[in-house]
Parts: sequence; structure tokens; C-alpha cells
Amino acid sequence: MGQGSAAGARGTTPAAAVWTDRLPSGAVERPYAIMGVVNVTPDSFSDGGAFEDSTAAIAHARRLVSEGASIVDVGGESTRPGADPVPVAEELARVLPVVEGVAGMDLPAQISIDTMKLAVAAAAIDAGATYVNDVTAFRHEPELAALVAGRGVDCCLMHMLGEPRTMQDAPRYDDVVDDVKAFLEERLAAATKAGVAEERIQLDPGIGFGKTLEHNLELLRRLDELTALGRPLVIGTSRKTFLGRLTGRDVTERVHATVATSVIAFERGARVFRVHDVAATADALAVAAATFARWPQTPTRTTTTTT
Ligand code: HH2
Repeated sequence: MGQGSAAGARGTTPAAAVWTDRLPSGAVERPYAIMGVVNVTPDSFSDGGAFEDSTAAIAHARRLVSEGASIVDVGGESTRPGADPVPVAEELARVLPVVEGVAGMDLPAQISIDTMKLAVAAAAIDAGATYVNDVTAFRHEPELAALVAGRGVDCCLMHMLGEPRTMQDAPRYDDVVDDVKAFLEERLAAATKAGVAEERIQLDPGIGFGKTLEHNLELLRRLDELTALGRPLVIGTSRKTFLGRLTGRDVTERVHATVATSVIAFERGARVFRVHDVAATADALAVAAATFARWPQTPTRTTTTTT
């Protein structure tokens, strides 16, 4: 489910820093949201080709929601290092049937379109998306800000150094956290200046986007410094290369490492978790939220433990 309530999935309620879940006992607020990844691409770094067929992608979205995703992020262009750009017509052909199909199921989730292109975002919003996830933070097509503002949808503005083709060529920062924070502050100001309501904006440090292993770890370690920006923080560590460097594991075997980063990030203030492996993340965040945020505040039933 999206921000605020089920109605938020259609963008009709104000955005908020908490999310609600429709549970059998009624509506319960939870202090985080899981964004499940639905890549409709042949070349995404971890699941390229797996959901190229729109029927498979729609079924995958339904499964991610059943596992606990309250946002499904539909993408038709890989942003992995070295990826080639995808023409607009091709990206539209990939994502639109999926956005339409997911919207048609009326799932208790918000549909996000993961794109840097104005035409793709506009068509996806027409088809039912209420969230624009732009890894260029409105720099690729600045008009995207006006679209988001005019349509009253949510957005994620992400930090990336350079562009996907070259971003991993010796990235350098004075201080990676300070530099990312200054960038996000500037993009937040640019978006609000273009008319996007501040409560519609979420911010993402862009793990793996023009960052070394040490940069990624420093961002996770000091993520709490970004909470001063005053907007919900999105974090996307899922299956990424730095986890393979740390564990020696192949891309399909990085679930546990991803879960570890999600718990760390939650403790340091992240509130939206963009992941491929929703079920594992949902369990981990339920434990993390109970521990760090004392969620749920009033348990609906008493639980006894034997250990
Ligand atoms: N990471 C990827 C894509 N989009 N969006 C946000 N906001 N944050 C992220 O960290 C992020 C993102 C890369 O992951 P994936 O979609 O699995 O790979 P690919 O770009 O190869 O499709």
C-alpha cells in the first residue's frame, strides 16, 4: 500500500512519512515501505530477462505485493554500469503493458515508474502510476518536475555521479556523505521550485551509482546525516556489486547481505527499501521496526515465546 492509506495508491491522499497496511485487524501504520523491483528488461544486472514478458512481470508484481511490497517499481531501462540507453518507444513498449496490467488488478500498492524519460513517465501516470522514480533526479529531463507537480504524484530523487555508462570509472568525492547531501538538498530545492509539493518528494543516496565499495559503506554508516534533509530516505542496496565484493557471492545469492543492509539502513533512518527479495526484507524490517521503532505500538495480541 502506498503512503498514507490504500487511497494513497491512487494519489488522492496527502503523502506522509508513515505507511499504512491493510491488516485483518484494520489499518495499522508502519514506519517503512518496501518497494519491490519489477524489471522489464533483457539486461538488468540481477534479473535481466526474467520478467521481460509482461504476463510474467505482472504476476511477479502481484507476488511482491503479497509478500509485503507497498510500492512496485516498474522499470524498462537498466541503469547498471555500462548499460546502453533504451529508446523511448522501446521503453514504453516494455513498461506500459505492465503498468496497465498491475493497475488493472487494483492491488493494495502504489505503482512506481522507474524512468528518467518524460514521455515514459507521462504515459505510465496515465496508465495508473502514482510515483516517479528518477535516478537522475530530474536532471536528464528537467520537465519531468513539472509533470510530477502537475499530476500530483510522488517522486524519488536519487544521487548519481555521472551517467550509467561511465559512473563507475574512478568516482571521487571530497566527502561522499557531505557531497551527496548537498546534491540532494539542491535537487529537493529545484523540484519544489518547479512546483512539486515537498511532501511528495523522497530522496535516495544512490547506492552503487558512481560509488566505490568504501563510498557505499560510508553512506550506509552515516545515513542518519541525510535525515536532516527532512524527507523520507529511499535506499537501494538490493543484490548490488558491493555486496558481492564483501561476501564473494554471485548476484542471485546476495539476499542475506541485502537484508543486513536494510536493517542497518532502517536503524539509521531509511524508510523506503527498494529490493528484489521482498519476503526476506519484510521479515527483517518487521523485526527491526519492533526493535528500533517499537512498532506496532499496541500489539493486537499477546505473544508468548518459548525461547
Ligand atoms: N537502483 C537501481 C535502479 N533504480 N532507483 C532508486 N531510487 N534507487 C536505487 O538504488 C536504484 C534505482 C539498480 O537496480 P536494478 O533495477 O535491479 O538494476 P538495473 O538498473 O540493471 O535494472
